[in-house]
Amino acid sequence: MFQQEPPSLGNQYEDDRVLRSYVKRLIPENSLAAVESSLFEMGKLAGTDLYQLQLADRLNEPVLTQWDAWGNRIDKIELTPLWRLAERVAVDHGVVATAYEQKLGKLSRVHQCALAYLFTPSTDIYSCPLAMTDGAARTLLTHTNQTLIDRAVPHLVTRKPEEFWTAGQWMTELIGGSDVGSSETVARKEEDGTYRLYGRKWFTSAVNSQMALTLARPEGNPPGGRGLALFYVETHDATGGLNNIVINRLKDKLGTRKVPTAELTLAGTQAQLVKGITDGVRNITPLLNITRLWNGISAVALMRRGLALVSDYATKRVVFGKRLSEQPLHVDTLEGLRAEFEAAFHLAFYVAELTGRSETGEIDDDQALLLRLLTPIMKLTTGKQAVIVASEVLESFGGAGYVEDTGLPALLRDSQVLPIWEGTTNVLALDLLRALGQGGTRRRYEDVRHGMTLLLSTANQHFESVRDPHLAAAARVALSALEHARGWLASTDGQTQEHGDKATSPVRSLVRIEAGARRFALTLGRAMELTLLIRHAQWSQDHEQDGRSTLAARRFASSGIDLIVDDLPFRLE
Ligand code: MFK
Repeated sequence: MFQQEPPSLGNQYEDDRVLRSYVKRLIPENSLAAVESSLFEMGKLAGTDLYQLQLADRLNEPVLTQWDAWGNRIDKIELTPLWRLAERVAVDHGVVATAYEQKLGKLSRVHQCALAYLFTPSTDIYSCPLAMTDGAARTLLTHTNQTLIDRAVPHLVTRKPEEFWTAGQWMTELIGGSDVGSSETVARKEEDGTYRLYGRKWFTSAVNSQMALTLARPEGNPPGGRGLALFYVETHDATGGLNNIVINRLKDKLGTRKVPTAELTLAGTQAQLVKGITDGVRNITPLLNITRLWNGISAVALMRRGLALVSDYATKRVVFGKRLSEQPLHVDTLEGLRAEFEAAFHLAFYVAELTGRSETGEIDDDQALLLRLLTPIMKLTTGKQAVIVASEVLESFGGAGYVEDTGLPALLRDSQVLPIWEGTTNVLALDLLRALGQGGTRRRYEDVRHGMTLLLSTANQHFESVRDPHLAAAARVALSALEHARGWLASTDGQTQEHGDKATSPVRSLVRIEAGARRFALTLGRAMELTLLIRHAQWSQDHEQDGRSTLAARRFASSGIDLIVDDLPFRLE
C-alpha cells in the first residue's frame, strides 16, 4: 500500500542559501569565522531536537490555575515542555544576550537576529517573550535610569539560566490596542515616592515574566499619551506572591497558542517610574521598535520554515507520474514564494543592520531617519507577506496542509498575528506618515520631502554596483515605484500647500493621504525590498558566481511593486 513520506528538515543554517550568502557578504571573514559555529549549532537544534519536540508538544497549551485546593488565589501559569526547553536554549545560545555582548560591534544585532531567525520557527513564538525582554533591556538602557538598569538589565541579557528574567510589555487596554494614549490605568503616588497601579490590562504577555514595562496615568495628569508615564513593575514580591496582580483569564486565540496571553487586573501593583511622570507613549517607543524588528525577523523566519518544508516535500511527493519538484506549475508557484521571502529577508535584516549601528552609536542623522522610516515599513510589509506565503505553503501541500497533526496549519495561524500585534498594518502606515512628517530623531529635517529623497538616494546608492542588465531593469522598477510614491505624496499634499489650490482644503488633502497610506507604505516596502535584493544579487553573482538571487529579484520585480493608485475616488462619509 502507498505510504507518503513526510517532509523533513536538515540543519536550518546549513540549508539556508539566503542567510548564508547574506552573512558572507555582510560579516568580515574573520568575524564570521568566530561566530559561525553558533549559527550551525542553532540551525542543527532547529532542524532536530527543537523541531521534534515542537511536533510532539503540538497539543499542549499553557494552563492557568487560579485557585489552590484550599481556596487560596494563586494564579499560576504552567508553560508547555517546548517553551521550557526553548527558554533554556535561548539563554544558553544568547538569543537576547548576543545583541548586548556586542562581540561583533555594530554587526552584533545582525548576529543576534540570525540566531533568532533560526530559533523562532521551531519554538512556537517563544520569540514573543524574547522580543519583549530585548525591548525592555534596550528601553531601560536608553533612559539611563541607573537603579533600574542595575536591577534588571543583567538578568535580561544573561547567559545563565538560573539568573534569566523575561520582561512583559503591558500596553493594551480594553479602550485601545492601537490608541494607547487613551489608557485608563491610574498611578497613585505613595508616601515613599513609589507608585501603585490600578487598572485592567487587556492583552498582556501574562505574569510569567519577572518584570514588565507598562503605562499608567499618574493622578492629576492630562489625557492622551503625554499624560501617561512609563513604569517598571516586578511581577512578584519578595515572598514569591504576585505583586497585587490578578490574572482574570488566558485568551483563546487563533494562533500563538503557546503564548500565555492574559487579561490582568492591577490592584495596587507596586511600580517605579522609568523616566519622568509624563510622555509614557514616547518613552516606551524604544521597546516598540525592537519588538517590531523581532516581528519582521519572525515573519521571514516563518516564511523560510514553510518553504523549507514545502521544498523538501516537493522532492518526495509524486503526482501524475512525476515528483512535484518536476511539475512546472508547482515549481513556478514555489519560485514566486521564494522571491517574496528573499526580498523580505533583506529588508528585515537591513533594519537589523541599522538598529545595530544605532546601538553602537555608529549612525548619522540620515541613517537614524532611515531606521525610523524603515522600521514601520518593514514590519507592515513583511507581516503581510508572511500570511500570504504561509497560506500558499499550506495550499502547496494540498489536503495535508489543512490537517492539524502535520503541524502545518500552525504556520498560518501564527503568521496571522504578525500584521496585528505591535501595530496593525494601518496603524504602522500612519506611523510612517508621522515619521516622514516629523523627520528624524533630531528634528533637523524640514519636511516630508527629505525622507522621500533619503529613500530614493539610499536606493540609488545600492544600485551603484549593479551591472547585470536584468538587475538594472529590476532597479528601474524599484526607482519608478519610489518616484511614484514621492509624486503621489507631493501631489496629494501639494494641492494646497505648494500650488495654493484653494479648491482643496488642507483637511481634505490630509484625508486623502491617510486613505492612501497603506498603498503608499506597502509600495515603499516592496520597492526597498527589491532594492536590497538587487544589491545582494549583484554581489552574489560577483563573489559566489550564483545567479539564484538574480532570478529571485527578476521575479519579485514583476510581482507588483508599485501599488499606488492615482486619483482613486474617495469620500469620507
Ligand atoms: C514575534 C515578535 C513580536 C513580539 C511581540 C510582542 C508581543 C507584545 C504584545 C503587545 O504588547 S502588542 C501592543 C503593541 N501596541 C502597539 O504597537 C501600539 C500601536 N499603536 C501605535 O504604535 C500608535 O502609533 C501610538 C500608540 C504610538 C500612538 O499613540 P499617540 O499617543 O497618538 O502617540 P503620538 O503622539 O503619535 O507619539 C508620541 C511620541 O512618540 C511622538 O513624539 P513627540 O512626543 O516627540 O512628538 C512620536 O513621534 C513618538 N513615536 C511614536 N511612535 C514612535 C515614536 N518614536 C519613535 N518610534 C516610534 N515607533
